[in-house]
Amino acid sequence: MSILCKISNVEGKLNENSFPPGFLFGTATSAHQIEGAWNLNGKGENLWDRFTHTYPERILDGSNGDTACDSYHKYKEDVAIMKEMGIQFYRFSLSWSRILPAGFSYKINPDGIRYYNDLINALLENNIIPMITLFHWDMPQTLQDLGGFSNELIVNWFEEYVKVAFEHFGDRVKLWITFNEPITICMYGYGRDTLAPAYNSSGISDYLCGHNLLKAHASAYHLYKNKYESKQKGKIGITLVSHWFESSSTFQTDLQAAQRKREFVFDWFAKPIFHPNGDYPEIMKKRIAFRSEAEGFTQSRLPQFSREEIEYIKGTYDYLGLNHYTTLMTSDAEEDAISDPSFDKDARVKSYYNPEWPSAASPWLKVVPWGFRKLLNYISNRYKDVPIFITENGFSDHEGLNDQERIDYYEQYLSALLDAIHEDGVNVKGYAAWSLLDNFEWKDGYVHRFGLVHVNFTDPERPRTKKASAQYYTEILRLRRLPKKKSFQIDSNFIW
Ligand code: PNW
Repeated sequence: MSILCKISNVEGKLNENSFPPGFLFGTATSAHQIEGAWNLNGKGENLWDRFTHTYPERILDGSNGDTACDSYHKYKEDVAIMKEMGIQFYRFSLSWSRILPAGFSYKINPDGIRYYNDLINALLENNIIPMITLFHWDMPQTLQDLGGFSNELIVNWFEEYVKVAFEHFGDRVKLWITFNEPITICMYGYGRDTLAPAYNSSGISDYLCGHNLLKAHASAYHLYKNKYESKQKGKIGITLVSHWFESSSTFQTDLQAAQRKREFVFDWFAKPIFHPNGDYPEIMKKRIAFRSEAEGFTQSRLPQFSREEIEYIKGTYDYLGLNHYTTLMTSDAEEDAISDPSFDKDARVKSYYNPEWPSAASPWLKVVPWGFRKLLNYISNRYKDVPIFITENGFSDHEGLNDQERIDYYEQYLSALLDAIHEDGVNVKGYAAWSLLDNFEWKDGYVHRFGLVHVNFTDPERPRTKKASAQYYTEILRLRRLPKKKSFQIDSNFIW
């Protein structure tokens, strides 16, 4: 019986084991979601500045990241809060257009370098390890105007940019992530219109984006290994995101559909990098070629890697960053009539949420802790004990300080993580809660809150207040296991 079958689908007992020695706890944010200072001190415009200013109606509350949490000015306070909480590492991202206002490296903004140097130094002075995401969705507008990830020159542009980052920060930064969530960038930004640049070209632009992004990742990895690793001695990986996809029945057709969905979502980016044979999953190549031909295309809409490219991309990791939030039920779908290209028709899988699962404020986020354990086992079995950093996991609610639902979420998901580590032997090195702060949640503006720490966005000072969950997380870090009793309260004067 495979390990996956042994994991029951009911809520389990709280795992009382400790987190292993050396296991790191952190929090995560990203530049555009927290920094603000969108046009200050030489920063160039990025894709999200342009998108939110042009189409405020596409953002739930019509807001933008112009000021966000103002972490550009308040980073010292953020670091002090993390210090108080006992946070061991901080995952944040660099704003490409703050460092290179024109996108290209011929013009480096000294204030951008200064800002990240100050942040990195403040972290190190407080014994917090910096983990840098090089790209968390905020493409310089100049490069987006040239097509962003749909232009294969992105490989060169990204390499120029990361070189500047390695040169200036690599003496002190030892953990690098090239890209945050390629599938979200490519599927929601290029295939659909949910995220900027909203190209809405499903089944074409998404695959093109993925293809160029994988090559850009590999070139950044090789640059680091060839030019910087021997001196700087850091590690470099990529962050992928995946739901767990659970089959709705044990019929072969449904089991195969669930597996197909996993391959279209997770393995699309994982297999080329983490599998010894590299390249896209066979099922993707087969399905997309089949439908492309039926639609009248002369070649598959999924671009092909050459032999050299497969070799160049495979193995380009020191670790896997994994973002995980939730689970979906899946079942087999009928072959859809041939009409326009579509990622969903290529995958041919229906998906839905079990209505009994508790929901976060974000409608896509249901609380299903056992799915986390199954996903970790899936990855560990397929990619031979690859070292995993959980780079995001968290829960959204509406504005408030007494966030008991978030505490429940963390308790259950961390218990599932302990099960995966202790009972299944999955090689997990660390865990970052998303997020340190309430922040600009992309198209959901400031409506859905993910922070352990509350930010008052109506106050120009953007004051921060720890929520009950921040106290809970602090206690986990102190004990290095899950606390038995939940008595995490905030001052009742502050309850919304
Ligand atoms: C992540 N989904 O994106 C991002 O890395 C963060 O910037 C973001 O704030 C956070 O999750 C919360 O949304 C996701 O549809 C986007 O499943 C979409 C999904 C999951 C994560």
